[in-house]
Order: sequence, then C-alpha cells, then structure tokens
Amino acid sequence: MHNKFILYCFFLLLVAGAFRLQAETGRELWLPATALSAVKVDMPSGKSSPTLELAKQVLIDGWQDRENNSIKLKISRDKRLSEQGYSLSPGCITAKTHQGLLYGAYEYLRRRQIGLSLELPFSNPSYQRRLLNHWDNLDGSIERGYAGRSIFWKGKQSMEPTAEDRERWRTYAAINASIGINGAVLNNVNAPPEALSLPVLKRAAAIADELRPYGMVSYLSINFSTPMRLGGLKTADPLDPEVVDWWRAKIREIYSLIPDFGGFLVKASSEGMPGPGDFGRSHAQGANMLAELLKPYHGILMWRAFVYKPSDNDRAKQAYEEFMPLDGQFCDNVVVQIKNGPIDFQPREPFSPLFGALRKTAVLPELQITQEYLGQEHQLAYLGGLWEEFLQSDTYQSGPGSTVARCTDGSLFDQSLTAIAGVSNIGSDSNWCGHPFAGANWYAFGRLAWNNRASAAGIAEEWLRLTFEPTQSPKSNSLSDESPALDNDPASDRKNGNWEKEFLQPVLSMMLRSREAVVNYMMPLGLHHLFALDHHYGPGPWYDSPRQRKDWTPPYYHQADAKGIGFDRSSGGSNAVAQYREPLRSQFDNPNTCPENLLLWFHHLPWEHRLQNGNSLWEELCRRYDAGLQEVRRFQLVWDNMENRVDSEVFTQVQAKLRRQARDAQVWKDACLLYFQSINQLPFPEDMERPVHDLEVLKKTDMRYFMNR
Ligand code: BDP
Repeated sequence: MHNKFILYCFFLLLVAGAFRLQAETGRELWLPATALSAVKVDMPSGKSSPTLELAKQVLIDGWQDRENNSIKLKISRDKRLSEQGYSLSPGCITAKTHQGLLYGAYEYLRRRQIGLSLELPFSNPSYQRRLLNHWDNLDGSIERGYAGRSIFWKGKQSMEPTAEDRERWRTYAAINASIGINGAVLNNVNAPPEALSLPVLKRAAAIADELRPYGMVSYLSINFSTPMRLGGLKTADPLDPEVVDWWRAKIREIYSLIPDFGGFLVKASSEGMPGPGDFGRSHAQGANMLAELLKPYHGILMWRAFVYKPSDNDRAKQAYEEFMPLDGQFCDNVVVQIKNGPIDFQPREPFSPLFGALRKTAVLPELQITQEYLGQEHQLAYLGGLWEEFLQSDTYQSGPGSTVARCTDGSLFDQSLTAIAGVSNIGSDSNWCGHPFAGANWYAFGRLAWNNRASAAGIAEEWLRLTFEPTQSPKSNSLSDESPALDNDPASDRKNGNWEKEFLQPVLSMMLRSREAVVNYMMPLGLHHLFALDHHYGPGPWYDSPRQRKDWTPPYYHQADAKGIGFDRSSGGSNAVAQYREPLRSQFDNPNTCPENLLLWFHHLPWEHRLQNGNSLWEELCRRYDAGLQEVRRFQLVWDNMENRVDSEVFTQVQAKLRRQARDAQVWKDACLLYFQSINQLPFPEDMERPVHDLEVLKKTDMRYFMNR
C-alpha cells in the first residue's frame, strides 16, 4: 500500500512535470487546448486523404464542447467557396476541399475557445499562396534569425532527417495550418549554388513529405549562377541553350523528388547576388526562362524586386525604375515579390510605389516577421499594426480605395496568381520565436494573409486569448480538474470578468502601442536606417567611413546638418514623390500636407520648421524620442502587474526583456538626440528628461556589445 502510494505520487509528479514543461516552453503556441470531451466526427463521403484525417484528429484532440458531441464535415460545390475556404455553422464545417476542412476545423475550435459565434458564412483566403520565407542557411544558422538555429538545416554532416526533426516539422506544419499558411520557402534568399545539390534536395523532399498533409507546399530559394558553380557550365546566361537544358534537367530532378514542389524564389542582381544583369539580360528574361521550365509542373517563380545599386540615385527610387519598364513582360507564372516599403523593413516606411503601379504583372507583398529592425528578440513590437497600415494604404492607382490589399489580392487587377510572404521569425528556441510576444507576429501574419482586411487589434486580442486566457483545460494532459484552487485562481478570475479587465485590456493596449513606441525611440517623423553598422539593432546616426558604401551609412538617410534634417525626396529633391499617384504625389510633396509620420522621409526641413501642434521640428523630435522611452517604462509597469496571471517563466522572461528594452530605448534616445544636438547646437526642451549617456562614449562603443550588457 505504502509503496503504491509512493509510486502514485511519483507518477503525479511526472505528469505535473510534463505539464509544467509544456506550459513553460510554449511549444504549442496558440494550437487548440486539449479536448475536454469526446466528439463523433461525421466524415464526408468519398475518398479520404491524410489531410482529411488530420482535420478529424484536430477536432477530436481539441473538442471543448461538453453539450454537443458530434460534428459534421461536409464537402460542397458551393460557388461562394474558394478552393481553400470554408463555412461554419454549429455542428458543421463545410468546404470544397479537404484542406478547407482542415482550416475550418482549426477555426471552429478557435471560435469555440474564445467564445465567438460558430456561424461563419464563407471565409475565403485573400491570397492563394500564403508563404513563410525562411532565411535559413544550410549550415543551420539563420540570417536575421533571433530564435536559435534552423529547424530545417543542420549542416552537411546532418542531412539525414531524424525522428525528432520530422516531429518538429509536423508541429511546425500544424501551427501554420492552424492559421492558414500554406507554403514555406525552406532556405535563405542569399542562396548558395549547393541549395540545389542532391543531398539538399533529398532533405527538402523529406521536409515536404511532413508538411504536405497539412496543406503546406515547399519552395526553394536559388542562386542564379547555379549552372556555373554547381553545374560547371561557362555561363549562366538565361538565353544560352546549354543553361536552359541544365535548368530543365535540374527542375525534372526536383519534381521527381518533390512532386508538388511549389517553385523557386530568386534574389537576383541584388546585394552581390548574381543575376541576369551579369549576362546583359533583363529581370524578365531571367525570370521567364525559369518560369517556362517550371510551368509544365505547375510551379511558380517568385522574383524579388529588392534591387538597388551603390549610386547617386536615391535608393528608394531604384526598384520602381528598374521594374516599371518590364511591366507586362513576365510570364503568367511569375510573381514579382516586393517588400512593403521602398527601402528595407524599417519601423515605418511609406508603401513601395510599385504596388498598384505594376498592373500587368502579378505582385506579391513581402513582409518581415522577424524583427530585424524592430528590436529583434529583445524588444516587444507587435507588427500587426505596421502591416495593417501598409495593406490599407491607398495607392489611388485605380481611383480612391485602391488599397495595397486590393491591388495585390486580385480584386482590382486581373491577377491570376495571388500570394503574400512573411520572412519568418522562427527557430529552434523552445518557444519558437525568441520573445514570448513574437509569436503574436507569426500569428498576425497568418491571419492577415488569410484576410487582408482584418484588424490588427482584433488579431492581437485573439492571440492573447488563445495564448493566455485561462481555459478549463491546459494544453497537455490535465491535472488541473482535480488540483486544489490556487489563491489567485485564473479560472475563477475568468468567471468574475477580472481577467479581461486586469490582464487582457492592459496587455492588449501595450501590444497595440508597442510598434509606435519603437518608431518613436528609434526613428520618429519618417527618419529611417539610423542603425549602427550591419547588426541593425542599436543606433549609429554618426556612422560613416570612406570605405563604406554611402547608402549603407545613416548620414545618407538623415542628411542632418546645421540647418536641418531629412531626405529630400520632394520634387525639388530626388523626386521620389513622382512615383506615387495623385493625390498622394502632391500630398507627399508638400511638407504641410505630408503625413507627419513620414515628414523626414520625404523632406529635408529646417530645425525651426513648425509642425501642426506648434512645436518646432527639433522640439517635436526630442519629444517623440522621449515619448518612446517613457512608453516602454509604462510597459514595464503594466507587465509587473501580471505576475500571477501568466506562467512564471514567461513572466520573468518578459520582465527581463522589457527591462533591457527600456535600457536600449534610452540608448537610442540619447544617441540620436545628443548626436543631432551636436550638429544643430539647439537646447533640449526645458522639461524633457535629460540623456544619461555621453555622446563621445557612445560613438566609440561597439553597440552590439554595449547594448548586450
Ligand atoms: C536586408 C537584410 C539582409 C537580407 C536582405 C534581403 O539585412 O540580411 O539579405 O534584406 O532581403 O533587410 O535580401
């Protein structure tokens, strides 16, 4: 008896340990909680598939409804449903395809869990292809990755997938399927020729096998000169017959290994990557050669428009100048992939003028989920608002209301191929994304890719509820039903509504303000690219060197001198405004009508310039930098109240990260304001909190190490 009791206690400890681990690591993110009751799934007639079986299993594993214990999965030919869409009603999920049923199953559970109506007529995705781009290198490192190592690649010596690899790929695929992401580019856009070597292709095929049942298609980034460097040819000229034959054979090989391979992503003639320009050919000639070869297999070719040269020409104008003349020249399975802004994923940019301007070419917005320029894994920055602002920007290209969303999803222009991509923020870290709040950005990308008119605030609230709201069951085997009530019992909290008032509202507000806080303490009023050399985390507004490309130094972007600050892109300057359609062009061109949050993007203005609130430009700049810092300090206060409302490890982690964010916001404010002050010699506003750092010390410091203290 005694022994049995000890054994029983030991067993309880084990289970409890397993649960704690699960809860703390956050590996399952927003996936449905464990079932509370059994359900009978009424399957559609016709042939089954692994995807349909998964839809069934998802419902069984996550069923929360104790009153209703059956659900029907129905296939319908209803024209209002698109290939991957679904509709819901209580007790029934309807879709055209098994993939639609899988998405519907996740949505059904999600709505049940957060208490939304189970009546949802016709939810169709805005884009056919909703992709993650992984900047994962074959050696396992990740370019601009802040959450550990690659989950796909581990170096040459480890090409054979292990059971653990496969398990992780399946969890990854399930998380993506739960938010409708249906494809992944498995390797970095800065791809070496070896990305198409046989061992890599075999591993890619193994990944594709695990992803497929979840409706995810695999793609690869390629290097344009692969025929030379891997194939031993003398040229990679896209019009050379031998080159074309080489690619034809390579593509045949790929499809023999991955029959549903999605296609290639190409970074060409950009930042040192080879491209058709090296052989005197245009982007269209390069892209079309590959696209024609992919076509028989229904593959697509994603060709990036991220191109700029070290020249006197304003970097913000170059992609437009290079791609506009090619409009109409691309094959119909080519899609031009364009970053949201004309420079490079800055905390705030106007939309790239190519959106809406390229009308005879399919275009694909590229967003960055990984926070390369927004505090990386150290800072809380919810990006839903940044993307909403971008997608809802009016291009006016087809009259008022021609939002970027409508210009890219096929609703304004006849685009038979529609897609959106997000540069992934995931890695081998136990919570996938580094910062516990960075998961919200992965979630938000998926939700906006599904519905590009969704509200960022609504998505953040959903994520908070799915991630933190006390449910009746934890995410793994439950002890909680039997365990005694805690003093601060989250479940009873929920009943009396405290959770919403005391957790949801303040934390939601913190998330929604977080991106603007970053903009303010890093680069307010349209400033951009003030980063210290290359690491893209800390400030370096002074950084310049005769050895450095000018367009890789902050002074190129801020142009600060004794008289004023800002990049003059008005008609009197580089005239980048001319790439926008009226009335935007005139609006941006005039400092009095230009949105103030983009003022120094488009204008070089005197420090005394008056803003709408009556402040001088200098005073406003000071106030914004300070406001950003003060905001982060408020976030610290908000979070300190959450100690008993979230897992203790998550609490401590976020607390520590906010502490560092406040410290680093202070460095940003001090570095920028002291540096600009050294140029303009103007006093700080009397009541502004003073910098605490010394400019000369900051200038001499390597920010990478200084901020990592
Ligand atoms: C920049 C990154 C660089 C990428 C490049 C790209 O700093 O690492 O390779 O974009 O998108 O933001 O190709």
